[in-house]
Amino acid sequence: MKLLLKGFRNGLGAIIAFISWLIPVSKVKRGESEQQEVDEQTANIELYQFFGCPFCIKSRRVIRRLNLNIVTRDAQNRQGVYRAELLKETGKTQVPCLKITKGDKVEWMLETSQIIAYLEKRFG
Ligand SMILES: N[C@@H](CCC(=O)N[C@@H](CS)C(=O)NCC(=O)O)C(=O)O
Repeated sequence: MKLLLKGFRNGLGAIIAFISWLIPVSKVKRGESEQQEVDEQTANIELYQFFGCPFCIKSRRVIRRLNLNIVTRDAQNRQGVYRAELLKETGKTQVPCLKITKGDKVEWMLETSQIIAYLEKRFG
């Protein structure tokens, strides 16, 4: 039963992800040097996520619209290093979670609304 529910949830998530991929986004356009500057800043940001999680899909759409090259990390794989890291650093396996590295300091940001507000404010 648990396995069936998990399969249903994953299947539904994949459908939502596919529909989201089909719906076009109007991307922010930047000049070459401005985009390069933004790319340098986003090189220190990672999104810990599940592929089919609706909150993650929403966050990824914003990342796409803002034209940000943010690396995604799969935190769904139970044996994976990113899930273990997320749990160790935040005490939860909740996604989406933004990892922002500033020198030797690392900030972990949970909650979709907070993540979106942060990205909009910094890169919108
Ligand atoms: N309030 C959170 C909810 C996020 C949420 O429920 N994420 C689910 C996946 S869709 C999750 O992390 N589940 C795994 C867990 O909580 O360990 C947000 O808005 O980001």
